[in-house]
Amino acid sequence: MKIGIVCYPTFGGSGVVATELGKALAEQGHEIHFITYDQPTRLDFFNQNLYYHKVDIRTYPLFEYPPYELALASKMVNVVKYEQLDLLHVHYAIPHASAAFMAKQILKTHGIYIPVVTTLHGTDITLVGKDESYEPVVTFSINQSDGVTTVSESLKKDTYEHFPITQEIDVIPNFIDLNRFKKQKKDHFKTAICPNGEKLLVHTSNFRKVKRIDDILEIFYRLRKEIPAKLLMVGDGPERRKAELFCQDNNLVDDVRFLGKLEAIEEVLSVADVFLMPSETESFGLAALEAMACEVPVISSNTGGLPELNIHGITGFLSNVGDIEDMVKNTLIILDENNLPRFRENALARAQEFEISKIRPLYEAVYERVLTRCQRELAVN
Ligand code: GMT
Repeated sequence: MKIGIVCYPTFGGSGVVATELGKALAEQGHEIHFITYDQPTRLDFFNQNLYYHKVDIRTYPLFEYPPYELALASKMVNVVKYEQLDLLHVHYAIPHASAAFMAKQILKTHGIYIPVVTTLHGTDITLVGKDESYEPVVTFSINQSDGVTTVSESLKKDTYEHFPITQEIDVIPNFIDLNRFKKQKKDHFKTAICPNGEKLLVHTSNFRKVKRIDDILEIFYRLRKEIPAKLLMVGDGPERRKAELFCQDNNLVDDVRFLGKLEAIEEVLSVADVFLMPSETESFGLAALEAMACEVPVISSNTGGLPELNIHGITGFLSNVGDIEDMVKNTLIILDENNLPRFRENALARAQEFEISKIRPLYEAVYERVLTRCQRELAVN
């Protein structure tokens, strides 16, 4: 198949899922065309089946806000037409699903029918999409898609609850490449960070409010009173500065390190003992899956799709959002040397259920179904 993938190219779950899926599909022989405004972060090598088409955003003094959606729709029209794509797969509803709808209508006037599959990733539904400033467009473009997927049962439920959706939704969870995400021997790294055998906690995210960065630091602050420990904060975003100030004010600077955005996250995860994800909402929790693949148990909130990944008492623990006391208590249970090896083993076993080779065919099945249905409908009309 020739597939156009539209996504955000930056660090972040939806872009990572879209890029890794495209790479896996290309390995299967599909021709994959990424359409986005910048080189996707994890697309930094050559493969004969992978293409990247950059959306040109022309600005003009009249525009206070450059019309990205129009530039994207125009690019989709161009790529579908000249590369003769079979299908468009758009990741994150805003503005990709509505731009795809517009491209589809334009292409119809050229005698081309392009089926569109939309994958909802979370905040496009749970935070941004349901706001009245976007809701009508999000609802319309989801209903106009030929196939819709969500990354968890929880997100599917939220989508039906918040939007009058008439479409069937397929749930296809996030996935992991276990060849890349696996525990590596990095003893020298561990010794450098934890010279006195301290326990190592890790968090990775985009440091947005939804990640509850304050809770992470509070958990660590209380935990450190109980046991010697260090915390690595990987990533960057709006809450980082506040977090750094908290560490300065609370005498934590020697024990908490902010590493910024890292490409080789698996190296850090390889030396971690516990991964923290106390998010306000999380449609799946890809960062937690990456940790589990590196044999790191997870302390998380019980919100959104997290219970579909992290199994309470087995691969880690789930707590109510904001229940810091419970999270500290559970972290201590995991870190007990009598428990840690078992939690590590279970985390890996759970991650193996989401290996990319098991999940990629689920997307291919949606593509096949959508294409067959569209071809049948076209033949009838
Ligand atoms: O977590 C983020 O803020 C990034 C966000 C995104 O849209 O890129 O991630 C969302 O999609 C990921 C991939 O499907 C999911 O694993 C994350 O749980 C989800 N984030 C939220 O729901 C907050």
